Amino acid sequence: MKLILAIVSNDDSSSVSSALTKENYSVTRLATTGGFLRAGNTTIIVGTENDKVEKAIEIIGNESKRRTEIVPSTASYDIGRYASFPVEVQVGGATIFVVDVEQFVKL
Ligand code: 2BA
Repeated sequence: MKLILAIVSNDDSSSVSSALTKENYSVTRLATTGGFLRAGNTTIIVGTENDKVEKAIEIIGNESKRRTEIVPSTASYDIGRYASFPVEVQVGGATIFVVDVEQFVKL
C-alpha cells in the first residue's frame, strides 16, 4: 500500500478531491501553508493500493494543471495617478510525494 501526499492550490482542491472520490479513492484534505510564499494551499492525502497510484496521479494532474491567469495587480502610483494593471500569474500545479505504508489499521 502507498500513501500519496499531493499539495495543490486551494482553487483546485475541490475538483481534485471530487474526481478522486468519484473513482473510489479515499481522500482526506488538510488546510496547509506553503513555507516560501506563506500562502494557503491544500494537502490531499490518499491511501491506496500500489497498482492504483499512477491513476491517482493522473487524476490529480488533470484537475490541477499549471495555467496562466490574468489578475489585477496591487495599485501603484503611475502617470500622475494610482492605477491597477492586470498581470499574468502562474496558478495550479501539484507537488506529489508517494510513500510506502508500513501498516494500515482501521479500528
Ligand atoms: P511549487 O514548487 O509548485 O510548490 C508549491 C507548494 O508545494 C509549496 O509552497 C510547498 O507548500 C509545497 N512543496 C513544494 N516542494 C516541497 C517539498 N520538497 N517539500 C515540502 N513541500 C513542498 P511554497 O513553499 O509557498 O512555494 C511556492 C512556490 O515558490 C513553489 O512552487 C516554487 O515555485 C517557489 N519556491 C519555493 N521555495 C523556493 C525557494 N527556496 N526559492 C525560490 N523559489 C521557491
